Amino acid sequence: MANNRTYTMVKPHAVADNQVGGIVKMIEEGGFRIVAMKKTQLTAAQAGKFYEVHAGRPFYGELCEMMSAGPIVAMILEKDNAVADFRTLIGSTDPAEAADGTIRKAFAKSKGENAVHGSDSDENAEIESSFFFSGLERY
Ligand code: RTP
Ligand code: MG
Repeated sequence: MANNRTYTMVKPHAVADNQVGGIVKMIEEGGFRIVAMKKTQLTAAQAGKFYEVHAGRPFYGELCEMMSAGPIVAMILEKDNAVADFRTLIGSTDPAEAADGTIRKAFAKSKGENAVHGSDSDENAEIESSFFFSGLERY
């Protein structure tokens, strides 16, 4: 994947609160094209694998539980400078620090339940996209 794609998912609390439409609207209005999209649910073990980099951190157990508590909506997004621009659009991890106009400012409930995930590098964007989508699901 070139540096024009990133991976995101709407976290379970935001899906449960019917915020998918509002979040997708901000993503599209932010200039991102949806390459792939699906609703699915992670087991706690799959969430643990996805967030393996955080194993050992104090919030890891809570994170795996939260990410497997209900369905998520997974997406691959395309835009120039996708990873960095999407991190800007979602805002800080902690909504108390998220800037106005960001997705987390609008939809996050707490530092844990912060509405969306966004890849932090081109390499991780491809790894995370492949965790959820085959090559045939990317348009
Ligand atoms: P993400 O990976 O979900 O896009 O979030 P991020 O880069 O902004 O934050 P990261 O440090 O990678 O943390 C991953 C997710 O773990 C939860 N978290 N909870 N309670 C806490 O102190 C805490 N810190 C992190 C959040 O759901 C965060 O998005
Ligand atoms: Mg992260």
